[in-house]
Amino acid sequence: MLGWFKSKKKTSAAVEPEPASVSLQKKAVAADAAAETASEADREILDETSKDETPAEQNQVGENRKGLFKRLQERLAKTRHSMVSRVDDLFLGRKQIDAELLDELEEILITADLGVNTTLDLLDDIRNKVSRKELNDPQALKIALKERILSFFDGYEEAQLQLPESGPFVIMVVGVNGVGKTTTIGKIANKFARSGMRVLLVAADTFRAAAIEQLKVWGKRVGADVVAKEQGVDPSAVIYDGLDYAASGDFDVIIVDTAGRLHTKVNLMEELKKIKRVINKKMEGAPHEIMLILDATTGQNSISQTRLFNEAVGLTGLTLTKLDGTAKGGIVVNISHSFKIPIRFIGIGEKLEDLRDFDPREFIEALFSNDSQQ
Ligand SMILES: Nc1nc2c(ncn2[C@@H]2O[C@H](COP(=O)(O)OP(=O)(O)OP(=O)(O)O)[C@@H](O)[C@H]2O)c(=O)[nH]1
Ligand SMILES: [Mg+2]
Repeated sequence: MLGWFKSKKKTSAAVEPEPASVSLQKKAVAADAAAETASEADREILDETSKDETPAEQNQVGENRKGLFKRLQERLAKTRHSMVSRVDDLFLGRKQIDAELLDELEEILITADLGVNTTLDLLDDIRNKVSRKELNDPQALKIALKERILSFFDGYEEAQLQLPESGPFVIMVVGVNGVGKTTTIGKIANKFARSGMRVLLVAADTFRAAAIEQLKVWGKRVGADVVAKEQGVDPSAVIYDGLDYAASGDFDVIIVDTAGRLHTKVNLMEELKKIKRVINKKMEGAPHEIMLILDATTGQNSISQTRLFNEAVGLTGLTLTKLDGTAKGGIVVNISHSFKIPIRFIGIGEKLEDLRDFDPREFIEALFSNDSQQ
């Protein structure tokens, strides 16, 4: 473990001179495919060799990517079956697109949690194409549907996480209770740590003692430092301690966990605004990312949560969790259509490796693929 950590520090030093335009997320992705299947002991070797891959190693990465896609496809099975398989059934044996078919399609999309507005927008485009005779058969319609959904993610590339010119990258994580904030923080910390960054976790959710313990366990698991105080203390006091501690080390990433609920008299949004102010006072330019975690199984509720948190603290990124356990994965499309806030990650399970960088094209491909496709 120590050797692995030391090698991470070496990689980390090599990373520093890169320009600020290099995205943090891309670095984490680069380490992903190779490290996904590797044991901890193997990772040191993987890290050292990833820069000079031989063709055989590149093939291996390609194979791993295929494996990653297959897993994503499997984990999205519930949404795929509720949405795309129903669309396929609807199209079965139909040679022509008529009003009845479009109405049925509308119903399928709305019930898969794409939402009324997003579905209508999607079908407006399709209906126009049908009336202009640009779309004649159901298979072409399916392709047009996919392309139109992808257009909702336009500009996604430019919205990736950017490294600050100097100092650590600070992520403040917010969300209602139980959505998967702490778990996601552990998974994100793991990604960054694996790509050679030194990570600090700050336990500013002081609502439950167990929440503090949970973050400490994640820190230990992924090799990140954790700053915590006892239950019930003012979250700002933890932030002060955390950022003081950060100043004593060369951390690349600081992730702040916050509460999803508070003792009744305190307003959650006011508390989060305060936390944001305190972080900013202690560290100019921070937090660089305010990430809302959403539980995809709650479907439409995610829309109102995004609106409320965005109004209160100004969100810069989203992560949707539990996509493995829901048929309501259409919410991803709905959220992207309704807000221009980039989705950073998606959670597709409880394990460490079950957090995926959100790639719209890969997501839509996995959703629209057949079970036999790899
Ligand atoms: N299936 C599945 N479960 C998940 C995922 N992400 C988180 N969970 C589970 O969701 C539950 C709640 O996760 P936490 O990380 O404790 O949620 P939280 O938002 O920190 O909760 P509070 O601290 O109470 O506000 C845990 O049992 C996690 O294992 C996911 O992507 N898929
Ligand atoms: Mg938590």
